[in-house]
Amino acid sequence: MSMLGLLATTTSPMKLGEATSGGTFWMPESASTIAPEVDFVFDFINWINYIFFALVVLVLVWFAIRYKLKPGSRESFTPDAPTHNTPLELTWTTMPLLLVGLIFWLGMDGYLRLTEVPDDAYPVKVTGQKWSWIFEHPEFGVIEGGELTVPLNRPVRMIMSSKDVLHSVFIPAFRVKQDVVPGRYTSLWFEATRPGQYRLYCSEYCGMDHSKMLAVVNVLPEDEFQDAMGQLAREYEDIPDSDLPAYAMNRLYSRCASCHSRDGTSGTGPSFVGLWERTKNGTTVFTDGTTLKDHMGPGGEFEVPENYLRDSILNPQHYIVQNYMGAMPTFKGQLKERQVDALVLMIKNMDRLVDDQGNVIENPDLDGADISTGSAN
Ligand code: HEC
Ligand SMILES: [Cu+2]
Repeated sequence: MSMLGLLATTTSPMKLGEATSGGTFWMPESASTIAPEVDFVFDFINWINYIFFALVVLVLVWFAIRYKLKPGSRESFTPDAPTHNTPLELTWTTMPLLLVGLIFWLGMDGYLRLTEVPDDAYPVKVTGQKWSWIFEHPEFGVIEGGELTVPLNRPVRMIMSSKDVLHSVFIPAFRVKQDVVPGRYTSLWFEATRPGQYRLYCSEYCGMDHSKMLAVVNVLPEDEFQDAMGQLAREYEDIPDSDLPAYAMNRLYSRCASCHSRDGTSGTGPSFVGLWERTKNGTTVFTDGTTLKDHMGPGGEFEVPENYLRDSILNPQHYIVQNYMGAMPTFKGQLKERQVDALVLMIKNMDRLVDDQGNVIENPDLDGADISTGSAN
């Protein structure tokens, strides 16, 4: 394959879901109020570099030619070159000083703008955990995973924390980046100036699947944003039980995807393929040597197998499956009751939702599917 062809294939996944129009050679497209300021400082420093590079090379070449050692000149050489030139020395001291001072002032000004959050900023609570992003909208009671919907032309403040290790939010199109730290809050704000979809990356190496810790920022005009929030706030309530498995696959699986495959391959966690079969039959073995069967049945801890799945999602450290580590974060408080049901039903109906390669079936046939969660409802 040609070098160009190779580049084309390796760079194309980056463009996925990202509106890449409007970028320059150095910068990705810009879509926030702070972006032009950041780009200006970058360009300013870059041009200083270009100009001084050219200047230094030109003078170097000129001197090399002008003062080349000529045959016979060594004998007549007298060390009478100037040793001191006050105006020249003042110039080469003050000029860089002024330039560096200007760069500092521009940088400090931008930095202060980035740290001073406007009072009316729209709050979003961000939680990073290996290896996904959760976004909460306290004003609407909405929780999003892997996707963040924000209003256009309105300052948005992210209040961020981590459940495990250091992560970092980076939204290149907005020119903002901030660490996300366990045990404390950090914050970041931006105001999007163009509707569209933009990539959000984790930019702090946080373990094996760090590179999969991505999200999409969806910028919507105010009225569409209000509609979308209303819809998200109701989405799981309006869905009939029979559609819950497909809903979970389309809207919730992304929060499990970094660890649980849907094609049978084992990752940080066991694949969801075949999981229900194992659970139903109680054959899963735990690190404490017991088998799921030992805890099941009337009088047991899990009266019905569905309860084991529930428990695994809300209380993952309770039983650790053999050959795995207790790496799963709890989803307690992050999923509504009905969403936990939906995930249980998704796991139960995995074979109807995905094909043998693990691809999602577009309109799954769920006629006669088992949509009981086994619990009280
Ligand atoms: C950071 C990785 C990670 C994420 C994200 C994650 N899990 Fe897990 N999960 C694990 C690991 C590791 C295990 C096996 C150890 C254990 O039992 O806790 C596991 C076990 C499970 C089990 C029990 C599996 C079995 O074989 O008995 C279920 C059910 C489960 N996860 C559901 C989920 C669901 C649903 C989500 C998404 C909402 C999710 N997990 C997200 C890592 C993860
Ligand atoms: Cu991370």
